[in-house]
Amino acid sequence: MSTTAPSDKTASDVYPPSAEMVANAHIDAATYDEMYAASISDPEAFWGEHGKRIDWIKPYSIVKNTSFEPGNVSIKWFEDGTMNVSANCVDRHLATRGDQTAIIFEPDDPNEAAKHITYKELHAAVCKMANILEDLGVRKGDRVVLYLPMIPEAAYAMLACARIGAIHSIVFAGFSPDALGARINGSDAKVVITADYAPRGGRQTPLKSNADAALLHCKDSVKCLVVKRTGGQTTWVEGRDFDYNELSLEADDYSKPVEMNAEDPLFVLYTSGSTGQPKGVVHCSAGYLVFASMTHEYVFDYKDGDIFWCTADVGWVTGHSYIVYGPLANGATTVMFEGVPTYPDASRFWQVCEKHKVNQFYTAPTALRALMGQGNQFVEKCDLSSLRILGTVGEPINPEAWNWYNDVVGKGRCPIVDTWWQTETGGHLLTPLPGAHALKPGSAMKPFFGVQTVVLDPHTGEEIHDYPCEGVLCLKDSWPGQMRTVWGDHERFEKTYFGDYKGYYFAGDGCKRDADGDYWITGRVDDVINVSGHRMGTAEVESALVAHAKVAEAAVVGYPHDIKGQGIYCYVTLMNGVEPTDDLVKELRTWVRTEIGPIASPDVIQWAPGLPKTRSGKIMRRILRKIAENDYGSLGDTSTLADPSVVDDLIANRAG
Ligand code: 6R9
Repeated sequence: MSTTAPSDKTASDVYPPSAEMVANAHIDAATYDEMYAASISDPEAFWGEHGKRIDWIKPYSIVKNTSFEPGNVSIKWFEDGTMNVSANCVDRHLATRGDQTAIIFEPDDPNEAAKHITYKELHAAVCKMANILEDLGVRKGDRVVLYLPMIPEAAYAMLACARIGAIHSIVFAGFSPDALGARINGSDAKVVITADYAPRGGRQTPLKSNADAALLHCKDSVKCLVVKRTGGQTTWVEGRDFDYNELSLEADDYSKPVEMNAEDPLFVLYTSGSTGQPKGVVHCSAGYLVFASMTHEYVFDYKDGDIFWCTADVGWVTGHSYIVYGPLANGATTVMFEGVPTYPDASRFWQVCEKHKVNQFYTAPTALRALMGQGNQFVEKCDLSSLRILGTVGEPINPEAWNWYNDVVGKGRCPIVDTWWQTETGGHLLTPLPGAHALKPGSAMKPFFGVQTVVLDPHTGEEIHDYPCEGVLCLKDSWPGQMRTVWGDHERFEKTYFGDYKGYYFAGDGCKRDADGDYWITGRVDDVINVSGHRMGTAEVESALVAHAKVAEAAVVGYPHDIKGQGIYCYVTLMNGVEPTDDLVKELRTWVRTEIGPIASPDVIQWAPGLPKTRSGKIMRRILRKIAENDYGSLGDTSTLADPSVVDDLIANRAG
């Protein structure tokens, strides 16, 4: 059985790249070693060279000016250069690939025609949007909030903001009016761009009426630009609301890109931490774009003519970096999918791959587990021969999901890049490169170029130099894609990320580094539980549970236990059609004991028809911990859940 602690797996399950991959990929093992060494020994020279992958208006002479020193954290890359992100993602491709498709839009409803938008068409649409925004009074440095479905206009709006130097802040279309209002006010935005409705999974979210509700709590001067996606009915406030479709008929299709400093902010993206209100993560122009485009090219082994599909939403950082900025900076064809993996049925992802001949496919483990539970027939009926590289992001991938992805989706031919990174990091920090590294299921493998990962002892804060070892994952020095500050609160930035371990960026994740120097993320350190003095990653227990044939998904939390300190509380979703019985509880207990060891034996198993997840698919363990602790008076904010009713069900059926 393959689900043991990561460190025990390394010897057995290793998947070297095929000879063909090694021969054809951008980066082979020797090149990785050489480039990585160069990037660490002389970052100025390395990034000085790779900064040239984008077009500059005024070239930089200073490459790196960064400090992680307590009280003086400051991050600047290419600081005296000027450029424009929109020109880099659109204009510079016009001469060479103006008629190539930039964006393939695949609508929620498979019967609605897909759209192919060329770079020329993208240029015109972005310019029009830029002119509309300027007419609405938006100027360089102003904030614009986007609350949009996964439609091409979302990309137009991002690139239009970048073009005129406005700072966009995307709010995921699944967020509530309250969350939207807080973000409009938090960034003091001048304009909100939304749509009438967002079709998703056959249902329609009334975005405009959500925006109306949010705007009740915002300044009167905030304007609302509305894209007509469905043409459904909306209420209209004269003087405040503007019809994008109408205005774009008249708008000029040329807009001159504004000259931006490398360090001018490109976007703010709110993300939650373990405490407090969401933080506005600030990313700046040049360093971010260099890093997003370089990781996109090397990690996915992206080549000219490839069709690239990242299934994330543009409301998350993954959509920013790997649907829009990275691929478009590289002149790629990027797929934007409006729907969900299971609509109209569990075959949709694979049908879209077949239809658009996707070469690189990038998704989240949670989607894979959900699809895996539906059975292989949904994959097998599609022709997936165009796929060359598979990727995952968002959480540790359990070996069963990895193996399913590898065997059933990739047919053993497609390397899986397990990419570890964060909203804060702008792009991939740990990942295998497809032609360079032998893969280990569940390992995010190696640092990307210029990324100095270290493992610290969480108690002493000292670097651990041993192999293998375990500790907290930190970054010793800056990389160009790093966030620069928290919007409006640089002190919070310093405290959150540099306060725990002086001189290091602390990511909040724990990790193991094996004897080969490969990294295994063990999950957020706040998810670590201590059972009878044994430290255990909840991910390990989850991985063991989902390795059982009857288990579709599992979430594990610690709860106070009189004797052990913490006990292990498991929420288990069974495969379709499996009966939850007392015998199955016993069977799963025995299973986990044999998979990991008696110390990992679950104390409580609760059947969970659904798990509380954010709309980006992350399990909200905070809520699960509270239920396990029998403390549902203080569940906290559940407004960001995809389906809040899941929580009531879990409370009603609490075990023990
Ligand atoms: C890109 C993104 C960041 C947190 C991060 C970590 C978890 C992301 C992972 C992973 C294990 C991977 N995470 N990728 N854990 N393996 N390949 O997801 O950003 O939403 O900010 O989340 O997600 O815990 O700290 P974000």
